[in-house]
Amino acid sequence: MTREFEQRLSALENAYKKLITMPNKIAGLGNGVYDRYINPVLTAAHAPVFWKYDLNPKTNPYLMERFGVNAAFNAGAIKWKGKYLLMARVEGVDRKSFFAIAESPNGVDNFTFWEKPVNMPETDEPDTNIYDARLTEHADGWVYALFCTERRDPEAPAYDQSMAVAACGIARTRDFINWERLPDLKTPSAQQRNVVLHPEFVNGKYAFYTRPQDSFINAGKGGGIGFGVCDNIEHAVIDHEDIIDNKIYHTVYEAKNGQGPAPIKTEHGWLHLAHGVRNTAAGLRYVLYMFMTDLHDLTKVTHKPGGYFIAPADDECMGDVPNVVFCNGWITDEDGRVYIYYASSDTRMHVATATLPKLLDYVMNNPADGLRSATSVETLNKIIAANNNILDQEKKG
Ligand code: M1P
Repeated sequence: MTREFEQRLSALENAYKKLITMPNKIAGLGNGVYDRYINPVLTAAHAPVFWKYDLNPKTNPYLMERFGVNAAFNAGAIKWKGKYLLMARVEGVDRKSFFAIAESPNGVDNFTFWEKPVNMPETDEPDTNIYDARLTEHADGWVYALFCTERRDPEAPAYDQSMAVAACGIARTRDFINWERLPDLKTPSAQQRNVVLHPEFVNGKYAFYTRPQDSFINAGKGGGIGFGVCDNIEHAVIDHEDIIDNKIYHTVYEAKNGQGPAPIKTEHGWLHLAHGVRNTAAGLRYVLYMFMTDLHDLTKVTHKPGGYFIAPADDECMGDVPNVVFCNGWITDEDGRVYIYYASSDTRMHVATATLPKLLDYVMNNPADGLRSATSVETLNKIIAANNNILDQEKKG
């Protein structure tokens, strides 16, 4: 081993250690609903040195990267054995993504990748790319990962190397190391992305949130968050999808939307986090929004505050796909603290923390989208008038 090799290795290891032990702190005042944090919780730089480098001086005398990691984003999340786990979409420089699990003792920093990436088994039809796992601890005792599996469209002409088919892959585990791959979900729709398994049986059936779409990028006449059930998850077939949350003109979800992580059960209803997409002159803009469904009728939206819950801010706006926030993982602690793991611009992971009471207050009491400028002014005037009353009373003493 040369001195240069030794020095470079030591510098790489120190930089990695410094990164994964860096404490994280709440950033600024926030909006009263949730707190953002100063540092991202997971980035490409969190990939261990022994993933990226061949450490043998004989075969890698310059200690150059042999396996480049481009991004770590769109992570599923779960609390397991007291640790906060993120099942991240790790993307290599070759654009293929795979899953890898990082764990943290406190949910906001010190996320460290497990030694090896997830070895996800394939079906008879190999996946070209897999991404965006949603983790569900199901009442049947398994932990499921539902994710997008993408393959080249068999109908694509030779000149078009971008046409793809997106479908929902299903795998289950009891230890996050050994995974059993089940057949892909079948639905009436041509393509599916953002499919999420509901944690409870519904009338004895497995229930899914879906996102039917006509083509790979455009939701087309599909779109909206769908809901469907199936008898047997080992051969999951949904015959019918009901759209429970549709695309709506001139909203933050006018182009398409998709369920985020599995919803959280509360005494008032199921809390949902989703992403909404609209088109702009600068391309698609992805934001997160929330809604609540009825405890007993999962297809009935009972509350939905207007607009976005989280939108890309500051550095989050920049990355491989700018102007995107995306969330497919959140964790609720026993004390009601909620960790919302969101990715920015298809590049890195962040955390925002809230509490269940705050999220419930936000979803149940923030005004709905009136869908017109005049209704926004009406809503604002009501707030101003109510505040004027309070200020007047204060003045009167
Ligand atoms: O690039 C933004 C996101 O685009 C897709 O989401 P959707 O299916 O809603 O358009 C996904 O590829 C997602 O991974 C990505 O973050």
